[in-house]
Amino acid sequence: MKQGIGIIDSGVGGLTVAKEVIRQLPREDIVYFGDTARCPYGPRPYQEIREFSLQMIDFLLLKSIKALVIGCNTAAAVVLAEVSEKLEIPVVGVIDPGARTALKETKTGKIAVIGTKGTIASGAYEKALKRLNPKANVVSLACPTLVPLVESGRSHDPGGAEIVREALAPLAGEEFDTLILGCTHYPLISHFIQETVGPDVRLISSAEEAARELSVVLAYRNLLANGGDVVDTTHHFYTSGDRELFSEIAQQWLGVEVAAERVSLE
Ligand code: I24
Ligand code: DGL
Repeated sequence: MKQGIGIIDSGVGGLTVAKEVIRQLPREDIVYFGDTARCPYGPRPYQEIREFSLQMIDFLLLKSIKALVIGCNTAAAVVLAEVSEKLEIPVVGVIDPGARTALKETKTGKIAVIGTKGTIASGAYEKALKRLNPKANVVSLACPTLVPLVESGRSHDPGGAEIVREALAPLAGEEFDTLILGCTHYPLISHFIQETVGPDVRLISSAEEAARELSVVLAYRNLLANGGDVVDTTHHFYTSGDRELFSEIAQQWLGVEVAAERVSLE
């Protein structure tokens, strides 16, 4: 039987990661779990984020996966190290790949990171960046208004520009040349973010970098799905919340048919 790529997220945001995986690895089957019933994770205490993430992973391990992507930045910030040590399959988080690319791209050595409260409070990005380059100059900012902006469907409202400007205001005067979008939702408002920080700042999408890292890891371990000219995939989606609302968003975002199943983790 063909084994899939497991992806966990606190809800629908990780679909940005799923979309990148489908684009970069179109032969791979995806098994996605979105904990929409308990979303958002960003404002939650550390122990709760840990517990909920481990529950999702335990569920996906029953589904025969050959690799796991922790698609939620908040979850990856909290459990990635613990989980990669424990599991035998490769585990990819959304933090390190973005950190590596940022270090590669920056010319001034000054990198800004934005994410949820949980992600920024964990210090995971600073640790990852400093581990790779002790001289990295990092400024971090929690942006708790941005996930609600995207989830209210206002990512193209003119009013969104002002919300993004206010959220990023504390970064004014910081002379970074690279900005890591350390949250699943931020690619959906990258137009507002770019507008705010100006055209000379390079934005790094965690989803894109994580999918790239996944393809390298799968190739290295000889785990890539192969086949002739046909691309034949079956993706599975599980949600702890409303299956129809989840399916609608996923279908619209991914452009493939989605019939999510509801699973209760509690
Ligand atoms: N986008 C997101 N979350 C939502 C939403 C959205 N509603 C409309 N759009 N709701 O995140 C979150 C709460 N729901 C989740 C499902 O169960 C019920 C509760 C961003 C999605 C990232 C892929 C707007 C919207 C959409 C489809 C694609 C993109 C998008 F409907 F922004
Ligand atoms: N998926 C989360 C992240 O990337 C954002 C939504 C949430 O707070 O759960 O950090």
